[in-house]
Amino acid sequence: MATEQKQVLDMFQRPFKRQSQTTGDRPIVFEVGTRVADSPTQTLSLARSIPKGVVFSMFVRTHRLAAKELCDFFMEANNVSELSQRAEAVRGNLNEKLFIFALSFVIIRKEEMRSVRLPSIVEIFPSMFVPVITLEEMEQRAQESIPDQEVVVTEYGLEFSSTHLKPEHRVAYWREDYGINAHHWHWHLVYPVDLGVMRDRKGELFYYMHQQMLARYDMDRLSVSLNRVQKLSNWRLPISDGYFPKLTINNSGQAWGSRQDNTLMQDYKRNDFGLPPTDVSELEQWHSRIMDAIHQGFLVDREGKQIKLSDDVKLPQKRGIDLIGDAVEADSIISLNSPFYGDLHNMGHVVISASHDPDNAHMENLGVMSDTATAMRDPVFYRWHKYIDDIFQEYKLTQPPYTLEELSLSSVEVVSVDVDSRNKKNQLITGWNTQDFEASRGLDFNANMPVMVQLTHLDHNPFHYNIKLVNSDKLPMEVTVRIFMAPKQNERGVDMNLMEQRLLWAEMDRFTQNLKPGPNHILRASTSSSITNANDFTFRDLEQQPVPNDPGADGNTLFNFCGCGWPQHMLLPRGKQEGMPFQIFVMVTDWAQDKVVQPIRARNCSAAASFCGILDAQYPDSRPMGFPFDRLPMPMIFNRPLERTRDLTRLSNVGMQDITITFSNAQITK
Ligand code: CUO
Repeated sequence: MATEQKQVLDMFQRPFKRQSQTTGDRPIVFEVGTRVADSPTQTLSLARSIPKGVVFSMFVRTHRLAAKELCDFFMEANNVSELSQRAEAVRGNLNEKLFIFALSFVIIRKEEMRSVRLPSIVEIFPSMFVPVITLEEMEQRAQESIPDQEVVVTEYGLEFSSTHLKPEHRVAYWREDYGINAHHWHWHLVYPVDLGVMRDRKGELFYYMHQQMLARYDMDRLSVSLNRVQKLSNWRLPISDGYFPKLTINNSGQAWGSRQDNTLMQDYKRNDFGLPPTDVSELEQWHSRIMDAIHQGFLVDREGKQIKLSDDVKLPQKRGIDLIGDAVEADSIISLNSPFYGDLHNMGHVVISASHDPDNAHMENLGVMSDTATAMRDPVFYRWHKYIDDIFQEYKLTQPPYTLEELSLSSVEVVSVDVDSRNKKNQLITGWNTQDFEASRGLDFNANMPVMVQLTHLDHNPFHYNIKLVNSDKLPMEVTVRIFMAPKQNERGVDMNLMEQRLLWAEMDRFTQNLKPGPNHILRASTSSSITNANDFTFRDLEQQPVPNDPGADGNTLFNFCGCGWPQHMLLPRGKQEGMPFQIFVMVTDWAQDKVVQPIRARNCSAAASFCGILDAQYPDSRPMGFPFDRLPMPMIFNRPLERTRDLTRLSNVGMQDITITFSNAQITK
C-alpha cells in the first residue's frame, strides 16, 4: 500500500483518541494559492465551535455551516499528501464526527483523491452500530484473552436492541442492520445539504431513494405481520413508539438521548446548537406553504416569480419533483426560496430527536434521529419520512397518468420472466448471515490484538432473473430493462390492486441490454443489481489491496461513490417461514428515449446508479425516477383494478411473475 494512502487511512482510525500530534493548539501556516491562512484556529472558527465528543448533525443548520467551512479548507489541498497535512494539523481540535465527515466528503469530491478508498463507517465508529454493553464485553474479553491469541471475536445480534415484547421490535433486524445505516450515511455524504453540491436531480433522488427505503421497510413489515408504516401527520398526538438506542456518542460513554413511548413533539428551544427556537407550528406552516405550491402548480422564488411545477419537461430543465425535493429536504442554497419554504425535513429530524428534552433542561443529548448513520434505527424515522413522502405523492397526483405511448414498446414482447435460485424456480430463500468488522480500528480496547465484532444480518441465497423476450424489429435494439418487486397481498391477506400496490414496488435492478432481432434470453445475476454497492471495505481489505496506478481508476471511484448503494444482503425482504407471495414486474423501454447524453469522461459506476447516480455525470435515465409507478396508473387500469395483471401484461413490453420468498431462519451459505 502506498504511503499516502496509508497516511489518510490512518486518520480514519480511532477518531476519538486522536490528538493533534504535530501542532497541538499551535497555529500552523498554510499557503493556499495566493491566500495565506495563518492559523486554522482562526480560520476554522465555525468548525471549532462544535465541541469534541458531542453530537454532530448534518440536519442542524449551524453544523452544516461548520462542515462547509472545514470541507472548503480540505478542498483547497492539491494532493493527498497536502490533504494529510491539513487534516493532521487540525484533527486534534475538532469534533470527531465532523472531522471524519469532512475528510470523507473531500475524498469523494476531489479527483486528485481518487486513489484513496474510504473504509466502512462501521469500523470508523463502531459505537454507532454496537451497543455499549457489547463494546464493554469486547473490551473485557480482549483483556482476558491469552497473550498469543491472534484475534478476539464477539457476536452481536439477533435480538438487537429489542425484546420482541412490542410489535415494532419484530423489524429491529431491519432498522438496525449495519448495511442500511452505512448506506444512509454514505448517501447523505454523496448528496449533502448546504455544501454547494449541485448534483444532477439531487432533489428528485432525495424523494426517490427515501421512497424506495420506505417501500422496502414495508415489505419487511408485511413479512413479520406488521401493518405498513403510518405517516407521522398529527404532531399534536404523542409518538406512540419510543426508542432506546443503547449506543454511545463518544468514547467516554455519553449516551444518545432516548425517547419514551408516547412522547409529544414539542417546540424546540435548546441553546446548545446555536439554532433559533423553532415551534412545531413553524414546521406546519412550511408544510402548508409547500402543499399550497403543489395545489397551485407553482413555487414562488425569492424574487416573487412563479416557477411552474411539471414533470413533463425536457431535461436538463428541472422537473417539479426535483424543485419540491430541494425545497422540502431542504437545501438552503438550492431551494428556490428557503426563507419562505423553510427547512422542513431537516428540522423535523431535529425536533423529533430533541422531543425527550426540547429545552435541554435535562442536558440530555439529541436522539439518534439527528445522525444519518443512526437515524434509521428509530421507528419514528419511517413515520417521519412517510409524512415527507406524502408531500411528494401529493405532487405526483397532480401529474397526468402516463399515456399508452409512454408505457409501451410494441416491437418488444416479454415472453416469460422467472427467478431461479439453486435449481428452484420462483422460490427464493432468506435467512441469517454474519459479517466481521474490526472494531479496534475505531475504538481503543486496550488490547494488542484485533478486536472483532461479528454482526448478524438478514441475507438470501443468490438468484438470477431469467427473462425471455422477442424483438420483432429487423434491427438490433438497445433497451432498458426495469425490474421491480412488490408483495402480492396486503395486511389482511387479500390480493392488492395496482392502486394499493403502487407505493410498494421496490426497484430491484435497471440495466441496458442489446436485443438482437428475434428471440432473446437474458440471464441477470442478483449480485449485479443497480441499487446495491459492490462491497463494504474493511481497513484490512484496503491495506491488502494494491493501489492502482491510475488514481481515477474505476475501482476506487466505484467504492467511494457507489459505496452509497443499498447493501446486497438486504436486496430481498425477509418473507415468511411458511412462504410469502411476491410479484416480479419487468418492463422494457426504448433506450433511445431513456438515454442521457453524458460527458465523454463520465465514469462507469453501474454498481449503484439507481440510488446514487453516476460520479461526474448526469443521472443515467431520462425517465422520472420510479417510472412507471411514480404516477397513478392509466385510468383504464385504475377503473378496473381487479384486472390489473391482465391490463398491465397486456402491454407486450411488460412481464409479471408470482414468486414466493421463504424465510428459513437458518444460516445462509453462499
Ligand atoms: Cu435520509 Cu431524513 O433524510 O434521513
